[in-house]
Amino acid sequence: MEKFRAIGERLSNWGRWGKDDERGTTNFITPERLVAAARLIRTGKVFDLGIPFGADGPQSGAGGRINPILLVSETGQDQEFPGAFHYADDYIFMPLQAASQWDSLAHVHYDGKLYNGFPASSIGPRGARHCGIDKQGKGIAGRGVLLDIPRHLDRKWLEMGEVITPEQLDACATAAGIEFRSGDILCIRTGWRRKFLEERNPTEWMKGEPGIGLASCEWLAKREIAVVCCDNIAVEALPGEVADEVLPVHMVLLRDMGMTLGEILDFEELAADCAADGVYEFFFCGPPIKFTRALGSPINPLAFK
Ligand code: UVW
Repeated sequence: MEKFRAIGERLSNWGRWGKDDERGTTNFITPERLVAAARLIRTGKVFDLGIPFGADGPQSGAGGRINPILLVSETGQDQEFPGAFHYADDYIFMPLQAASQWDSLAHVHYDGKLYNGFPASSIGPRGARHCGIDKQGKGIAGRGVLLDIPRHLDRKWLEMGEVITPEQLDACATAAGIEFRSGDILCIRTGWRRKFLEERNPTEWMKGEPGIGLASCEWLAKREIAVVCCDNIAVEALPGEVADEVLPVHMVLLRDMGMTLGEILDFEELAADCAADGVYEFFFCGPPIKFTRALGSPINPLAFK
């Protein structure tokens, strides 16, 4: 198998949108493509693709990631304002990577460099001076397309470590009648969210996952996909195909190609609707929260049909 560094070098987008670019492949979403994508809203059906941000989420504590903790700082019970007024306030404590999230282009680096050659040392305790998620502040919106791999294969979900091949992506797209366009936001359903919903076992769920492999990086590049999102933890299959590298697909997509990744999304309702009406394209709108210099952002993207 070709080494991830060689693939990354071949597919590199460094300099493609200028030496100061910090947005990467979301640059494929031009104003014209956004207008065309907005025309995909025909029925007014809305699907929320974020999972609930609550204590019963999928995190097991591994890697320092816990489920969100909500603390109410004001219940309004013992407030004494003149008149009728009372208010309630709250805090949330959570890793930005706890639930549905964008990985910023600063989330991953190797050989001392981030996307577009920015130094990895530009990430410090106060965050990322380059490629933070706030750089995607205009939102990640455009034509969304769903590839429902397990439904296409007539299975509930793919298995841990199972690598989705480019041939499977093509076959699923053909069956769904999808023709890709530059700037598409690709949603790949692996069924891993459904597994969590049925089994509710965070420790098992976090041990690994099905997902794409290195061969699909080229497939994504050729189609000028803007963003790839999945219903698993890390987009790529775990354990991965390369024994001595951790998350090589992350390294190629985020660091070399500048592709923002969406993780732990929920495509269950959307996928059922797509299977029912045969329409696998929609308007996708998923703005990050503009946490300054953050490495990721919680999200609740919406799909509109
Ligand atoms: C890492 O890359 C460590 O995690 P994630 O799957 O959240 O991108």
